[in-house]
Amino acid sequence: MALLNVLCYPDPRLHKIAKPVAQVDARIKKIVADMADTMYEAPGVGLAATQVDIHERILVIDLSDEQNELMVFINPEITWASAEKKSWREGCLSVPEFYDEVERPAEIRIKALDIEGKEFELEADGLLAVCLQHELDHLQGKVFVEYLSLLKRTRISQKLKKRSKELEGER
Ligand code: GNR
Ligand code: NI
Repeated sequence: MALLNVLCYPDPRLHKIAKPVAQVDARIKKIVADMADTMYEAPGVGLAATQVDIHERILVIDLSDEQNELMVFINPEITWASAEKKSWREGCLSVPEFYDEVERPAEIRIKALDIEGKEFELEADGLLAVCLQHELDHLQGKVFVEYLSLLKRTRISQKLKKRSKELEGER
């Protein structure tokens, strides 16, 4: 088991754009395993490679209570989004302890490669649709706070900067 360091907003590396994975090989499988360990340890329901400073199109999600339903998405692409929107209270491992409402399409269809490199398509609604869109944003360098007002974002940024300075002082 290997835990990866999760970048914290407003780290500029969270805005890097992830590149497609050319081949699902042993290196990618190791990244996926380490990302799953990191997500379960946090704990979180999803993690994008960008959050652990790996800028390749890889996501892991597990919405189960027992942490035994890992979903892996490599090179994910949204192929359809509903016109209907839904608002959810979102959180992010890269924005610890802040939660706010974000409106997104209620249902989406997504195409990706699984851990064996095989293509699959999936239709998602509810928390899975929210989580997938939140993770896909990370791969594009976007953090959920960018949907909030400038005032809220500035406050969050300042509080997190202050907190990371305090943590540095403790070390
Ligand atoms: O653990 C997480 N919970 C969550 C709750 C509502 C909407 C999105 C999420 S994703 C988040 C983990 C994370 O930061 N993934 O990028
Ligand atoms: Ni996140």
